[in-house]
Parts: sequence; C-alpha cells; structure tokens
Amino acid sequence: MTIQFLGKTLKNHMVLASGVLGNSKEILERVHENGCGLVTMKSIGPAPRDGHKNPTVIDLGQGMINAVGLPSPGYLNMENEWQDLDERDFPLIASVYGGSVKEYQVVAEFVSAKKPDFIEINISCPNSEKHGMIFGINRQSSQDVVSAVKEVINVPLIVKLTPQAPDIGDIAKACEDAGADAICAINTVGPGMVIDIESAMPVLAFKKGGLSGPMIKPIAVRCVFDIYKAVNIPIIGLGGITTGEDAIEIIMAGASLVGIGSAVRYRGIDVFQKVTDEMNAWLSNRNLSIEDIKGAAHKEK
Ligand code: RRO
Repeated sequence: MTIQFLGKTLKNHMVLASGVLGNSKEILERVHENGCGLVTMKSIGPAPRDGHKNPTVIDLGQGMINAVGLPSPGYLNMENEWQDLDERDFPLIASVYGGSVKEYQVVAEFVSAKKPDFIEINISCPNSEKHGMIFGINRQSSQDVVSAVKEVINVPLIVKLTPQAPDIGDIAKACEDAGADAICAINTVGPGMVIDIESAMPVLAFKKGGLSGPMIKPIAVRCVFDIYKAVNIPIIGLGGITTGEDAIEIIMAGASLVGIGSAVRYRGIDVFQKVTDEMNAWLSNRNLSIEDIKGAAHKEK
C-alpha cells in the first residue's frame, strides 16, 4: 500500500531527517531500500563552509548533542551530486539554508531547477548565530523567507521549524499564510551544553549544540500538537522517534509523516522498516488505520 503526500506517491510514512546521512546518492538510495518513504538531504548553503571543529557529535545515551556547523560545499559546487541524483527512483527533499532572505531565495531557486520532489527551508538550525534559527524564532522573518522562496520555486515547499520559537503554532500559521505547503517539526532543541567534569571542558569543540534523540521526544510531540491546532497543511513530525510506538504518538499529536534522525544511529539503517513494522503491528492488533489515529489526541474528552 502506498500513500499520497503533496501530490507525490510514497511507499510509507517514514522520512529520513535532514543532515543525518549527507548527500550522496548511494547512501540516500540505501536509506530508501531500507524502508524509508522519503529522504531528506543535508542542508545546502549559499557558500562553501567547513562546519565546526571536532568533536561535533556526542552520544549522551538518552540522545545526542551536535554542533556539526552547517557544513556545505555551497549550492554552486554540487554538480556531481545533482548529476547522480537526477536519475533516482526515490522521492527526495532538498534542504536549504541562508544568512539572509535573499540567500534563501537564491539557493532555493537554483536547487529547485535540479528537480528535487520537495524543498525544505531550514529556518531552525541552532548552531550558527547568522543562519537558520535566527529566522525561525520570529513570525515576520519566518514569513519573509517563506514568501521569498515560494515565489521562485516550482516544487512544494516544506518549512522546518525550531522548538525555540516562543509560539511554534503561531510561526507555523505565519508560514502557511506565506505559502508553505507543509511543516516539518522539530529541528534539534537548544542549543544546550554538556560539560565533562573531569576536564571541566564542554564536550563539543563549539561548546554548545542542538539536542536530539529520545530525551527531546516530549517537546517534539507538544510542538506537533500545537502546530496541528494552528494550521491546515500536513506536518512531518520528528524529534526522538525511535520505535513504532513513538511514531504512533507523534501521529496522534497530528503528524502525517514521521521523521527519523538519531534513531538511525541507535537502531541501524533499517530502523525505517523496523518502525514501520512495529507501527503496523500496533495498529492491526487494534484494528486501526493511520487515518483513524491521526490527530486523535485533539479530540475532546
Ligand atoms: O549542521 C548543523 O550543525 C545542524 C543543522 Br544545519 C541543523 O539544522 N540542525 C542541527 O542540529 N545541526
């Protein structure tokens, strides 16, 4: 059984979160073969950028902290990747970031011409003062980025939001009004900090970083719940989803699709198939379908 999402056919509800496995066709194809219905590329920026110094990702057990630092070859230096991805047999989201509304627009217009199935604009990365989250914590700047990008692209537009927004439902509504076709929530939480008490040193070279994995799931569920209440466009829900039961929970909050990031590290690349199988087992034991449970947490008692 397949599903429809913004006019495209997907084999299931699973989405690879941006930034987890890079941009090579080989790895993205493997993710799709391992049960992922829709794969997202690592965010593409306006100029070549190395990212932060190592260590950039630390596993904390209950989740991870990262300050990868938005590394990107820059949108003009990805001809090999685009050539490879041109002939693909899986649906693709290209993610873009910028340091100004104009930069988001220029990068998105260029990327749109490479024919990804969707474009996701990342206004939620916590690991740079100038890029990402600075746009997504404010209603006006979120709306400015969305309307500028919407003008120049010809594929559906997804906006990736930050849990740091004071009212994420309000930001989502602003994005919907500006032309967003879907919302993806959440990016990592924070920045946070973890200090190694033996050396008295922050564990990340960049000191601060975004939090992901099981410890942030309740924040993700609350954010998706708030967004579902505020908008009428579909939501890709993610943040700590590791098991089929986690997926059920975020769908009950209102997600149409379910993203997986950190759990690729915890359960392996076939986590997408595992979560799908677990979700389907849970549903069939209760004679329910996904549509029966979507947004179910919103019903009045
Ligand atoms: O590269 C990163 O440091 C990064 C990005 Br662009 C993002 O959107 N979220 C995140 O946790 N890390």
